[in-house]
Amino acid sequence: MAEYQTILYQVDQGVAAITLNRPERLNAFIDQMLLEITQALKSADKDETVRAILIGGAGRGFCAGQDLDSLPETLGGHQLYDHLMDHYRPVIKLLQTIEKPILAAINGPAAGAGASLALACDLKIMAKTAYLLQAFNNIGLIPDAGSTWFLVRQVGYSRAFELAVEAERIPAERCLELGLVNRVVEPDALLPEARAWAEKLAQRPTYAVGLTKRAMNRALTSTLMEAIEYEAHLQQLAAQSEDFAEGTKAFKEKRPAVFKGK
Ligand code: LHQ
Repeated sequence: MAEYQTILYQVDQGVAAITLNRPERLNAFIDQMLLEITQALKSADKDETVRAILIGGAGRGFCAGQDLDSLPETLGGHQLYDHLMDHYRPVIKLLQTIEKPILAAINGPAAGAGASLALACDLKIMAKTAYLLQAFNNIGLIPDAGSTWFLVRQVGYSRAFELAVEAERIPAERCLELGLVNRVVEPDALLPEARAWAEKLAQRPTYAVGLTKRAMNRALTSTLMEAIEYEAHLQQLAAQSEDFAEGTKAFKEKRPAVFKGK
């Protein structure tokens, strides 16, 4: 297994847990961390024993976005553009394309590109005391690493614009109300509940879960008729899986299905 310096990576009970681990900086991103997250996501993708991915932060923060003390030397020319394209885009792309469920456990502040990271996950569970912060406009930048895309789709244009330009802390309960996260729990319950949820997801028919993710992401940019056709195409594949055979057999035998993710 690869050695990581800025993250922790552990596979257990079908769950790959990736923990951002620069707690003294609220897990702000440096280049190495982004490369290590990319590497860990690729490992989790390849590893057949992994059937769910859990992303969290060490210490009191989830992720404070780009480490503002380690920006590229100069920001002229295409420096910032290259930085976003080379280091951030691969992470967000993997989160969207890995055909396994990805759960964010938001333990504390998720700011700037740290909020983008959280929003890019398929599911989000959040501590009552945590918050999202579209911090970008506060320092004269625009939402990046996918935040514009996620926000307009998840809360609609006008609210997305408000969250971005007001750039205030969005408390957990408000995140829940807006549909930005799925569940809010007491801070002490976050880790156990996130882990239990991830382990439960890892028992699901992973192939069908992955195809569901593919279909829903495609649906974000397709017409209804295109979506129906794409569903039919993927359903043809799902119907050939071992899990479909097991699912229908278990139904007839009136017992819970035991899925293998194949
Ligand atoms: C930090 C950071 C941080 C360094 C906390 N950097 N040290 C931009 C440019 C280029 C390319 C790519 O993309 C981006 C996208 C972005 O992500 S831009 C947005 C960058 N992030 C921010 O603007 C958020 C900055 N952080 C904050 O506003 C606060 O830290 C929040 C509101 C997140 C938390 O506030 P507090 O709970 O009061 O904690 P704190 O501010 O005291 O932070 C704790 C320590 O972490 C502190 O260090 P210190 O040595 O004083 O204990 C901070 O300096 C450090 N830290 N975020 N992004």
